[in-house]
Amino acid sequence: MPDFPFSVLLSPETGIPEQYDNHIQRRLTDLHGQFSNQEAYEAALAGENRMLYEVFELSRPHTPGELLTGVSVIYPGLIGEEFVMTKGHFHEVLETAECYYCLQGEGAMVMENPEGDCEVVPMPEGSILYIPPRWAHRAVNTSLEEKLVFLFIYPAHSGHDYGTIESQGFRKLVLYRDGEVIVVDNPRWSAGKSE
Ligand code: S6P
Ligand code: ZN
Repeated sequence: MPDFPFSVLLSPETGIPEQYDNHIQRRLTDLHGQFSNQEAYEAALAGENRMLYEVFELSRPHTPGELLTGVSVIYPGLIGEEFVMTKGHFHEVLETAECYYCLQGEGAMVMENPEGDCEVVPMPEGSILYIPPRWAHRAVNTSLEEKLVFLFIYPAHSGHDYGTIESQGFRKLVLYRDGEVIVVDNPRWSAGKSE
């Protein structure tokens, strides 16, 4: 993106920006070890290595003062009882916040901080979701039919720490059970786990 003020239109149908610099695609294999039901994950993998979500980023220098923005699209579906979700991460610079705006669909944001607080906050269409500094975050598509599409904005020097979540998971899981969206404790969560 240019080094002067600019605007980019989002498609009214899909929410995807008409111009973007980076296109990240995450498939089933990219979330290895992240879904709680390993058997259901392996069964899903026996089919197609399907797309779980895509990110369309407008790039800016990763320096303090700049902001990174873009749009993520999470496809609907279940792996076992667990909804399709993002990998989730802490920001490497822990004291950086982030803001999401839900453009389409319905979701939930799973969040926790190193102090042990955790929250699962609904993200209905049209809502702003604020992630304070220090809170890891994972977006979950809680619809079985619709895509979850949201815009994100965060400080460009934040960086991403994926490793902590990859090894310990989140404390809470968002599941579909008996026709309802429920939040349960993650039985496999453990601080500093390294398997
Ligand atoms: C970046 C921001 C989003 C996510 C994206 C995919 O700080 O939170 O752009 O990167 O939604 O999630 P993840 O966990 O794969 O980066
Ligand atoms: Zn983030």
